[in-house]
Amino acid sequence: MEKISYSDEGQFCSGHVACAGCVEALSMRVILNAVGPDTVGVVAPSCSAVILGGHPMSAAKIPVLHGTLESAAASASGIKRALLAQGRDDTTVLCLAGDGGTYDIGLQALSSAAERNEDILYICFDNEGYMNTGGQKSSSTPLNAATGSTPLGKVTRKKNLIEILAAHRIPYIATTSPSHLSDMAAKIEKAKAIRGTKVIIVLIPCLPGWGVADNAAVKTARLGVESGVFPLFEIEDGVRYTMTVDQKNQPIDAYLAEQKRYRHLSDDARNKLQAEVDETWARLTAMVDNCPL
Ligand SMILES: Cc1ncc(C[n+]2csc(CCOP(=O)(O)OP(=O)(O)O)c2C)c(N)n1
Ligand code: SF4
Ligand SMILES: [Mg+2]
Repeated sequence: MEKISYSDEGQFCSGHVACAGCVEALSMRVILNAVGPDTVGVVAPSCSAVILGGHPMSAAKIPVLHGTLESAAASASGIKRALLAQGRDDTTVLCLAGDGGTYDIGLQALSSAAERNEDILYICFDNEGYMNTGGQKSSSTPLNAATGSTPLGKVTRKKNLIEILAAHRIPYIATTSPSHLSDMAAKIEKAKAIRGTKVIIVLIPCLPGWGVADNAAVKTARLGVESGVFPLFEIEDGVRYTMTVDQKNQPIDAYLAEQKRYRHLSDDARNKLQAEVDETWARLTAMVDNCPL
């Protein structure tokens, strides 16, 4: 088991209102500490907005603007430009949003910011559904997963947001997971040092939304990485793909077994899901192998 080595600067306070056992709170702690105190945050309506809470009771030590679901990246762009106008070039603007606020409702704002290469660090907490409003499906929800609005399982596959972002040729895109906290801290520190639009997608197994046991979110995230469902990699300038963790050493079954949202799966549906994971993995490894220098 990995032992994380990072310094906790107290950027994330206890007493927040995340579900007990939520790995979004754990990830937020690592991210806020890695990004440091010279940071201004923007948070879209989502579990992260609920977890952080409002001033003066916020769990974050940094100032945070609560924006709208459509406009987190636009708000972050504006804040960055205002800071630049004040000569504060080094202040990081950190944008926090869920998958609904990123893959769906805020995608136009994120795409526009990426096209302008705004100097923002955008974190998507990807719990694969609209969780703080009761667990409806988003375009990040995977094929066959049951949600409040797809009780028999989603009939379409998860949107490949990473390839959409790569097409913008932004300087840095990465995936990370609360099962690999050193990888997470390292990617935040790397992204912080890069100028331009950086997007990091964090896998968040959601306890009520996925039907995961209160003590099993880290284990579920690890199984997601090891089965290749959620590979950990980075893309620089939209073209240079690098795997950052040795992974995909087992089929998807142990990952699925931790979650009630897949308990209705037939053998055929399970095989389709495995085939999709294998195909996506092959596509990704080809991108890594054919990476330009
Ligand atoms: C335009 C708009 N539609 C709907 C809402 C209501 N709403 C607030 S948070 C949320 C869910 C967001 O889901 P996601 O971004 O995945 O975050 P999560 O709750 O899963 O952390 C919704 C639908 C809203 N605030 N704005
Ligand atoms: S609903 Fe899910 S993501 Fe939101 S606080 Fe609870 S466990 Fe965390
Ligand atoms: Mg979500």
